[in-house]
Amino acid sequence: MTAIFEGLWDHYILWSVIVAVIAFGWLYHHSFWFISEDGKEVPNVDEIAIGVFPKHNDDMRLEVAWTVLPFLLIIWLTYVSWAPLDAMWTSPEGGNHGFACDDGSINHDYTVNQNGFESSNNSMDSTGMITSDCYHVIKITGQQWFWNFDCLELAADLCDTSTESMEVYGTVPVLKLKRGETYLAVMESQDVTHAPWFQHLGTKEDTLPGMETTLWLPINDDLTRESMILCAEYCGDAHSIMAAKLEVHN
Ligand SMILES: [Cu+2]
Repeated sequence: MTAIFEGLWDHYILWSVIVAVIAFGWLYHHSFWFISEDGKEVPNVDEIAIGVFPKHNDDMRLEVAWTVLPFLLIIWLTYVSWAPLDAMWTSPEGGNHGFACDDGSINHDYTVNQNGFESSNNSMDSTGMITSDCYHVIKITGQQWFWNFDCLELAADLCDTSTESMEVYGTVPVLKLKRGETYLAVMESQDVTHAPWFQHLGTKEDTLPGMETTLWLPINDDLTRESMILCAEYCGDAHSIMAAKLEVHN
């Protein structure tokens, strides 16, 4: 997974484990410690009487503690989610990935590299945040139950598609992108809600009928060569095999 999302995942798992150990540890301890023994009269340690609210057991410090501590934890988790959210939803108008690149066949009024297009030259900083000089636009359409990738007018070295036969999933579309380049997928759906989940990028976004959504695909150097794209919104009978493949090259 892209470093910034992997870091967030690990952080959430860490806090989930800490909270789970406290909550379930407490639960199991009390369940077994205060267990009644067969044949013995249960002592009424909490002085509970039927129909009377046990006000004498009230503990204001405990009430405040279990309100304030989770609240502080939520504030902290919101804070650490800020940068990953920014990576996910950065603006296409001068955000982390600048503005749209000048791509060969569309506009000739620019300087291009030897491949015939302006490069994103993306790079990752120490926090895992990826920034780019510019980005390329592609189109993704979701439909029951397959994905359609459209490279628009991008050169084949930059973006290409094919199909491949995959065990379990049958014939799936392949999206071929280039390392070091950043793509903005403009997406929509032909029917119901779908969501392409780019597993190794750690991102997904809904595609909706009649509404355009976008998803950043920063193809960084450390991304594995092949990874799966799955549908992450239940969309009917063949939802589980609505798959595609992302293939990246240098
Ligand atoms: Cu779907």
